[in-house]
Amino acid sequence: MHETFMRRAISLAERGRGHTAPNPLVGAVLVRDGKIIGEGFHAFYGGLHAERAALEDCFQRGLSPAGASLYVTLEPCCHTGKQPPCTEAILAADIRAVFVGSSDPNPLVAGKGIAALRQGGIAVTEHVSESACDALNAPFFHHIRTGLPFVLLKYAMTLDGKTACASGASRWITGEAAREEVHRTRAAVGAVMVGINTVLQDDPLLTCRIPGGRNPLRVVCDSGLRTPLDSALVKTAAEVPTLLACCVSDTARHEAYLAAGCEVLTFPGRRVDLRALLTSLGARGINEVLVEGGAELGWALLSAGLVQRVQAYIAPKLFGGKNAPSALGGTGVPYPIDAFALKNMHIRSFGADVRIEGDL
Ligand code: AOF
Ligand code: ZN
Repeated sequence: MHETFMRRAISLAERGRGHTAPNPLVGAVLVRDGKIIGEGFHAFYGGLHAERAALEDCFQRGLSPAGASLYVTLEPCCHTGKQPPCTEAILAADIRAVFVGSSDPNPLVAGKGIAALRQGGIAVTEHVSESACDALNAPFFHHIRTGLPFVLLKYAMTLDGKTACASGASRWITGEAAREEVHRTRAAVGAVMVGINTVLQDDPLLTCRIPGGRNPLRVVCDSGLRTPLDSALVKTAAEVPTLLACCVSDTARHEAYLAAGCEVLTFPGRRVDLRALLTSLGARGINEVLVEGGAELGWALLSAGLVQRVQAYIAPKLFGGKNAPSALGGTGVPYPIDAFALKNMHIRSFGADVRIEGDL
């Protein structure tokens, strides 16, 4: 029964996906006599918290939350941020029992929310469907603990492990359903990132082209500032936020990009320090970055320990060709024992394609 109500709270939380960063996805359900009397979720950054949204819904239905149980996917907050403390609203509403999924690692909350509820005489049960609740907010947890965004490395390849033909042509490897899923992922993340070679080879647009989707910030890792002024990215930079990360301090060379609407971020040295770039993205509240190519950027991030999840879309095709590229470049590991091992593997089909996902 507890799992059923928490599952409902999780699906409510999902509705905020793409709109809450850097804050978490949170859902809440009020239950009395086995019936749901109020539901809510955190809909957008800075907006009403899930708990207060559920109480609001209960009042709207003309019902009283007194004596009810609250199921909430994340520990209720007890601090004043953009919103007042949820613990106060819960206590004021005379809720009898609170069932909590994830603990909140936010140092302003971290256990203090639970303690405040217990102090107020509420029976609190923690860790209800915890792993499912935790899975909602992997980027939030990673970002609040490290200051860095959660990095999702995605690529599409053939069943023989090729990401392009020997000619370099790569459009398209996967089918429509898989590509649509990538657009859904773009709508959920704060930024998408590519390396300069991907821009030069594919001239990608990197926007979200599904109804109701929003565009993430587009980031090019472009140490030498070689992104063409007539690339799709630069030509659309006035409408879609675009950031060029480079090591070119000659600001005269920045001007044409700035005039086109790009932002240019300069790093010291010869190659962009990826940890420094991610740190600056994290500092602006971006808690998840989707890396969409290419092989060198992917390897550089992976070997620096900066990747948290990998998504491989695999098409039922074979390209062959000893010079046809694969998903990761760089030096690679010397021996099988040195491999980067993935865990929590998930497999899903999209049309004729398969997606294999795993965490590092
Ligand atoms: C949310 N939505 O439903 C819950 C959150 O600045 P504030 O007031 O919005 O507080 C943000 C923090 O509140 C967030 O980092 C998390 O620790 C806690 N809970 N946040 O945005 C919610 N329940
Ligand atoms: Zn709150």
